[in-house]
Formats: sequence, C-alpha cells, structure tokens
Amino acid sequence: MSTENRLIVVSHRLPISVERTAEGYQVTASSGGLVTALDSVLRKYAGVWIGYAGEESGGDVGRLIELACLDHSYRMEPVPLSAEEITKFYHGFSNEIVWPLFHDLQSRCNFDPEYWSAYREVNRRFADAAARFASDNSFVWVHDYHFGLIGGYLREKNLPCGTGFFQHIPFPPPDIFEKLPWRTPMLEGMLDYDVVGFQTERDQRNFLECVSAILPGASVVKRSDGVHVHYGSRCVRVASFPISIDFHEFADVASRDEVTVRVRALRQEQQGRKIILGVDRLDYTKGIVERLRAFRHMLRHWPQMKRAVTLLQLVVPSRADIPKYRELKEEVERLVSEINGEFSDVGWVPVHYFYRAFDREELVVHYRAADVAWVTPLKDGMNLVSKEYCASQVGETGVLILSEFAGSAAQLRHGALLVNPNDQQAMAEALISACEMPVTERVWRMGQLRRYLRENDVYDWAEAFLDAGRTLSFQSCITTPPADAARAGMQG
Ligand code: ADQ
Repeated sequence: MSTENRLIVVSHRLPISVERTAEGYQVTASSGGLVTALDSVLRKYAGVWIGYAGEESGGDVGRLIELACLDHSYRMEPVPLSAEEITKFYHGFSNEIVWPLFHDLQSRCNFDPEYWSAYREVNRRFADAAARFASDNSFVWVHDYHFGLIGGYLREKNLPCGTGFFQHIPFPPPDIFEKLPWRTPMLEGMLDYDVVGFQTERDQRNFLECVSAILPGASVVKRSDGVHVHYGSRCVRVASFPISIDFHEFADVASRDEVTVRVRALRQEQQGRKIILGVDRLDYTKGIVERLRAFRHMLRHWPQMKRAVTLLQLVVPSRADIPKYRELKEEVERLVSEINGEFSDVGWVPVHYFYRAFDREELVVHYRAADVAWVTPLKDGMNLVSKEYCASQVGETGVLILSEFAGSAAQLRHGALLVNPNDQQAMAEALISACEMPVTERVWRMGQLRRYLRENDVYDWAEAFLDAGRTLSFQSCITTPPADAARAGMQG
C-alpha cells in the first residue's frame, strides 16, 4: 500500500455523487458540514476516503470518480448501496432513529427492527472496504452515527491498524439514549474503536453516563493522558474534539477583490437596510421554521423594524427523498410567502428565500455582506455556519446570534449573542440588539470570535484526533478476541 493510504476515512457519503441525467453521467458535490470539514483535512493529509457515491456504478462512473480524485488530490473509494439498504440503513436506522433521537426529538423516531439488521449489514460491508486499505501504519477514521459498529467488524479481522470514531452530531443523555432498543450493542460497538470523539464536553459526558448506566461491566478512568473506558479487555480513549473550519480559506476568499465588488453590490441593493442572514441545510433540527416565526413576531411587534431589515434565508436541499423533509420544505415556503404577503411594501420584500446550493464564493459574499448571522438550530452537534460567518467577516463589523443549543455555543459564547431558538420574544430582541449594537462593541465581539477560530481551525481538530490515535498502543486491543464474557449483549 502506498503511503498516502495511511489515513483511511470512512463516512456515509463521498464528497461527490454521480448521477445519471438525460445528458449522461453528472458529478455533483455533496453538501453538509461533515463533507466541508473532511475535504479540507484529506486535501492536506491525502489518504483514501471510503463512502457512497450514488446508485450508479460501472465503467464510466469509475472513470468519473478517478477524475474527481485528481481534482481533490486524494483517493475516493465508492461503496454501493442497494435500494433496500438506502431505505432501511440510511433513511431508516440512520435518519428515522438515530438522527431524531440524538437531537432530542424522540417523537419522530420509527424503531423498526428491520432497520437494525440493515444497519449491521451495511456497517460490515464498509468495514470490509476499509480493511482492503489497512496496513501497519494506517489509521481508520470512521465518521458519524451511520457507522457505530465498524470498529468491531475491523477488530474481528485482527488488522494491524488503529481505529477512531468521531460523532458529528450530539450524544444524548441516558434518559433519551435508553429509548434505543439496541442501546447495549450500539454502545459496545462504539467501545470497539480505539478512540471515540465527540464535539463537546457535554456530549462526552453524556456518553460516559450512558456507558456507566447501561454497561455494568464498564469503568470510566480519568488519567493524566485523558479519559478512558475499560470494558472487558478493551481500553478506549474518550474525548471531545470540537470540529472547526479552514479559517484562512474563508478569510482569503472574503478578501478577494471580486468578492468585495459583489458584497458592495449586494449591500447597495438593500439601500442601507440591515442584512440578516440564515444559512442552513434543510433540516428540522436547524430551527428554520422557528426563526421565520420569530422574524414575523418581530415585524408584528416592533413596526419600526419594517423596511429597516431584510432576511436572506439560504437553504441547501437535503434528504429530499424523505417525506418529512419534503413536508418541511413546504412549511418553510408557506411561512416565507405568508410573511412576505403580510409585510411587503413597494420597494421592500422582507424575506429573500433561496433553495439551492451556493458555491463557496457566493456563500462568502453573503457571509461578508450580512450585518447579522442568525444561526439558531434547535440542537446541533457543532454548526459550521456560525464559524464560517465569523471567518468571512474580514471587516469584523458583523454580529453573530447563536442558539445556545449549538455545539459551537460552548466556544463562541464570549463574542456571540446567545438565544433560545424556541423563545420568539428573545429571538426578536436579540435581532434588534444586534441591529442597534454600536460599532465598537461589534468589532470587539467579532475580533474575539475570529481570534479564537484562527487559533482553532479544522487542521487543529484533525491533528488532535489523530494524535490521540497515535499515542495509543493499538496492538494490545487488536489481538484481543472481540467476544468475551462481558459482551453478551453484542449478539442482538
Ligand atoms: P450539518 O448538519 O450539515 O453538519 P453544519 O455544521 O451547519 O451542519 O454544516 C452545514 C454546511 O453546509 C456548511 O459547511 C455550510 O456552508 C453548508 N451550506 C449550508 N447552506 C448552504 C447553501 N445554501 N449552499 C452551499 N452550502 C451550504 C453535521 C452536524 C453539525 C456539525 C457538522 C460537522 O449536524 O452539527 O457541525 O456535521 O461536524
């Protein structure tokens, strides 16, 4: 194996998808926070990225993926999924069970037992794909809730490599996690990795509390080199690694002359009105509906804000083949049109709504032009939009309003205005404070945020995780048989 394959990244999706269109095959970029972060990391470290690239396969598709690899400077290895696997593993277990449950929305869960077998089967197949690249010096870094079990399947193969798991979404406390019918094998599966990482200390604490509550044989040991869970013959490092962005890339794009020209044009269009920006993947956890309601509340109760502000809401399509997401899209569009119907005036439309993916430069133009970024998820593992906005604010005059339930609130609370996204009154008041904030305070706050992000970027995140992997003695773990007496629950 060549040296560039020492880092083996596994995630559900590759950064590109191949689709068949009337004109032939088409390669499209995947969207979302995980792809944004990992693409930056792999461009720097090289290696191989294993994931799903769409339903198409065969000669032309292989060639298109090879071309995309040249463009991205790392290797991509597609793993196919059948239509049934997409239904049961992706739409089912991942998005009808884990996603809502881990975001505290258990009423949205559908605990169909068939989903669990599909989850195990797909995890095994992705583990097989990773194993084909694993060698002495490699580290298999598995991403997110789709793949809690890959570590165990790799251990069964006795490979001489280290393994790590990073969870991009929140980890719930025991009273919520316990609702999962497969709570024991899920936790045991996660303890089959050598390093398990979370976004925040709160997620890490929740995980450790679940381990203590659900696995009686486990013990949590705090040592000078970090927290470890001992379980049977396993010793697993558990830590928090807050993910970030490529600060310099966003700041550099924001400083380009052509961006400055477009920012000026966008601001001129608003004729002195404050630009408030929302940027979200279409998802019910992002609080888009709640934000629109709060905006309407503000316009109803503070009439002086009419014509003084414009909300630009950018939404990138996501999970469009899942009915709940289609319903959400309709609800967002209905609210936008109700607000515009109620308040629009000659020369002023209160909400400008865009439902499409923006390229990096277009996105940065909006980040830089916005007076206020209104980032109010109901619950979020981290939320990269909040960080991208600050990195792009090269003039340092913008204000970040951030949900207290975003993982990034733990790091950005000193400069952002924190809000509860369910509190319409507080959301409206935060918006007004942001719009009226004196420039000295704005610059001070944004300066603090940008300093923190400059010193804690996505490469620091990757280094910290990979360092934790490097400092472990993998051999003792790998040679241990996966099934021992303390692991009776794994059969499920
Ligand atoms: P996501 O849920 O996808 O990520 P987030 O971190 O906010 O959430 O990332 C969204 C990404 O999509 C950002 O990079 C943003 O630039 C991009 N995006 C949004 N709207 C866009 C548009 N209209 N056009 C183009 N791009 C757009 C998951 C977790 C998060 C966690 C990340 C990374 O749910 O909590 O922060 O992984 O770990």
